[in-house]
Amino acid sequence: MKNTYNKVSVIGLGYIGLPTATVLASKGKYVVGVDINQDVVDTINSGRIHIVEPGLDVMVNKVVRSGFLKASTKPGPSDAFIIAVPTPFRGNHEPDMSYVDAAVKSIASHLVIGNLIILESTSPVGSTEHVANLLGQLRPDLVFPQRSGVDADIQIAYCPERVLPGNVLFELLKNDRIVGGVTSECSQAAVRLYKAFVEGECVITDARTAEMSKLTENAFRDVNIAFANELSLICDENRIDVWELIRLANHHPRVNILKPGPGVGGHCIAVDPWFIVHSAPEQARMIRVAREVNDSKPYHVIEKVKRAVGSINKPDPVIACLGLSFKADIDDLRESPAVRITKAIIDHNLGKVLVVEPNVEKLPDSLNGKAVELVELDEALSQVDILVVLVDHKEFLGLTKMDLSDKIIIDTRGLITLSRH
Ligand code: SAJ
Repeated sequence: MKNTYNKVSVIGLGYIGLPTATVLASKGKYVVGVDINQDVVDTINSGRIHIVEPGLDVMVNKVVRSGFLKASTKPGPSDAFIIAVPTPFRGNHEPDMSYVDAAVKSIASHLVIGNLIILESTSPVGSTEHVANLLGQLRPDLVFPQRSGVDADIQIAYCPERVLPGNVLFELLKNDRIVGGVTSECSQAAVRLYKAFVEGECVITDARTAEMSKLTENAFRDVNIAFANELSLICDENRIDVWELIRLANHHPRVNILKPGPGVGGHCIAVDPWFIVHSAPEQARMIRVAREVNDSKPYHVIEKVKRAVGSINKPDPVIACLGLSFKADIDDLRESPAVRITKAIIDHNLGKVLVVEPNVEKLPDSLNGKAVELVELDEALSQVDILVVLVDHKEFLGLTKMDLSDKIIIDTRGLITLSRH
């Protein structure tokens, strides 16, 4: 009889691993979530969570209390293993696979015939083969699919996560899923596991194409955001309102320009395109330039703030930065251009700096000890000379130019409207 993978270990309990473990547990799988951080493990075992994701706290509490989800710092025997650990890049944009390697080594001794291993971490092309070869070295007693195809003892597949932070629980169920097995038997095995919760289509391909597909999706978005960011610079030079321009251009039936912003943040879109560039540096010219355009956008915002400070005749102007997170209505400050810009404004001593970030209770470590205050929106508005809108949080949506007529506004998100509608 085909294995139905009743016991699943999820290695890495971050923004992807924890929701995946929780959804599997909610479908009646016995799930062990593994994380090297003891605090994370203790938090989850007490029925709470260490990240912010709408609806996840309630669901974790339920599956922990019903005994379907347990967290541990060490993996043990299982029917299936899902690896969802970080894959950052090193200083020179070279992918850092050390967390994946550590995860593979941690499960190797527990493998038995019939097991399924899935790599979900965003990874450079060839990573699944690398995992399979590493396991072959660590467990010469087992037969792996890259050697023997249908007769393999262990099945291995790459199945990238594609969920949007803030909407993870919905997208985990509803999104289509790319499944790239080392062999077609591996793909079939992975689909059997994912069908426990995926309502979208499971689309089968080979591991290398699946790896590239994930990188391509995020590079596509990065290139499109870079186009919008470049347009915003061109419009500044030509004294054109970029938001008005994009609104007009998007009336064309085949044009859909994304939104400019202060830069691209988070741990996905600002990272993954580099994996493509690293794998084919000569060919990946546009993808590289898009990364450079998006990475340089914060500097243009900082220059604008400097010019604004120079233009007002006040020794210590009040500069209010609205938003710190990497995008709207989340608390995630990782790789956030808003944090980078705020820090630069403080470090350049451009004025008295106030920050409004409704989604956090304290400033991040990178701003701690600096001359900056975290304040409510009303307080910031009552003092501000230069308003720098960095994130389009829902709390800021009502702001109008009318209310702020005597202030200088640097609106990187096109949020401040002319008047109330
Ligand atoms: N951004 C803009 N303008 C836009 C859209 C986004 O400046 O028009 C900025 C955001 O403010 C943010 C950054 O881009 O700083 C990334 O935000 P995002 O919402 O585009 O994407 P992420 O990083 O939250 O999630 C992405 C998603 N990938 C795609 O949409 C192709 C998600 O589906 C992936 O699962 C996720 O990366 C991931 O984990 O790889």
